Amino acid sequence: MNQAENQKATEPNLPEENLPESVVRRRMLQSFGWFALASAVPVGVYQWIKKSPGAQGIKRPLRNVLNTNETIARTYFSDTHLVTTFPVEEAAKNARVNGYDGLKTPIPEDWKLQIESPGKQPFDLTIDAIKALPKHEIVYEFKCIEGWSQVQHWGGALLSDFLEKYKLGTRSGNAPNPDKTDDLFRYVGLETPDKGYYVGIDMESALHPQTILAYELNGEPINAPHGAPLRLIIPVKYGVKNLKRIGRLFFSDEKPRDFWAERGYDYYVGL
Ligand SMILES: Nc1nc2c(c(=O)[nH]1)N[C@H]1C(S)=C(S)[C@@H](COP(=O)(O)O)O[C@H]1N2
Ligand SMILES: [Mo]
Repeated sequence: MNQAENQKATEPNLPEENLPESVVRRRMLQSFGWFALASAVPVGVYQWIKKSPGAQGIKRPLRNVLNTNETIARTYFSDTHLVTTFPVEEAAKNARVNGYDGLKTPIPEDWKLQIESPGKQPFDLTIDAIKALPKHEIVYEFKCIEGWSQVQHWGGALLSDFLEKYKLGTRSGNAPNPDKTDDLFRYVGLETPDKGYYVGIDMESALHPQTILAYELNGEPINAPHGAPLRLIIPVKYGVKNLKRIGRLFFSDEKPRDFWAERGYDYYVGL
């Protein structure tokens, strides 16, 4: 018996509304099935990701280099596939909260972002170091794969600025360079401090010009249920990849383990 069957067999036979959220979600997924998921995702993404060159103050990293090199692998460093953004007034005043995995223990008092990149000494950074990077805000439609979405307003540092500043994500130990995509590790892994929730992100999406290490929601510091002190906001992915309360961030060529992929979701859920 595989692990999923085993879990199912030992689940209490409660009415649906009394089941823990995680069990409901898994059952929903199991009944929903791979076929529905595989066909639903591309349609949603097609409607959702629109070319939007005028989007709000989003930096276009290395755009000049990109314009002179259209043959780069995949769409690394691309600035063309931006998600649609909205005026700030359209953002929900009360952003919905969903998912508490990895948040059930207190935020460590001595919280720091732990960073590991092969070939470099592991190091950590305070929230002030992240706030010292240029601040970017985005108002966009956050989408949960369970079927709800909401226009939300997030602020923080671009993940690409962070990688540039700390020369991360590359084998050479240099800042990521669009002419040297072979130098990039394939994945970024993120985990909560207690390791109760964890995701893997393809480097292409990590470097996307709307991907943010977020510390603000609606112009205020993020509160605990939304992922204080620092969370990932990755608009090209469904909610599941937007890890709240980042503890550790690392790079690898192997797919980092991923909480919902282990429970049957597509690993990439997005772009
Ligand atoms: N640490 C952690 N991050 C998480 C989750 C979680 O359970 N734990 N759930 C994910 C899911 S499924 C969604 S939809 C979003 C919800 O973010 P929100 O609570 O800010 O709306 O967080 C994502 N990040
Ligand atoms: Mo979600």
